[in-house]
Amino acid sequence: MSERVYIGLGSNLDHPERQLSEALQALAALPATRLLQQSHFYASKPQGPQDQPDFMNAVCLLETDLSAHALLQALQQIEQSQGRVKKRHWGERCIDLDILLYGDQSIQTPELTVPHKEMATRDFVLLPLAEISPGRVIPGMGRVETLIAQLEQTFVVPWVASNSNHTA
Ligand code: ROI
Repeated sequence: MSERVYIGLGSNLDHPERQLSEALQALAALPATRLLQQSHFYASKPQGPQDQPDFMNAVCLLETDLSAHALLQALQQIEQSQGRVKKRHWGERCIDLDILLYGDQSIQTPELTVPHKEMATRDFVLLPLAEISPGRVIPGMGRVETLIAQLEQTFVVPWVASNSNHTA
């Protein structure tokens, strides 16, 4: 049975906008999977260590026949093929792909927790998610707009593509 799955994308190294575009293409090319929607790209201040570049973030919606664990493996392969090397905990990365929601399912295994544990407090996830899925209720956490209203501050702005001509 196919499921609708929200994926969070983030990058703050090696041309972040190119990293996100490549990852979206790779997601769209996964077997038994369709890319249904993607948010704009957003520039965001790093959560975690501040001595790293700003991030670019987005959220997309897939429809897939892949199981959650098969999808997780596929995301890890995309991260590897884009050269992700883990430098430090909560540090900079070329590309980070997280399963945020997998249908309405709650999944708790050693490899995977869905809904993503930290999404309720992450402005860089909630704002793009609200763009493509207004009114979405995150199981166990609440409505996306309510979660946004509960953030003390947000450090996320839509990224304007015309700024990027010289970095493309
Ligand atoms: N901060 C922002 N703004 N965006 C991210 O994608 C991101 N990813 C992370 C940590 C390091 C927690 N901070 C982030 O993994």
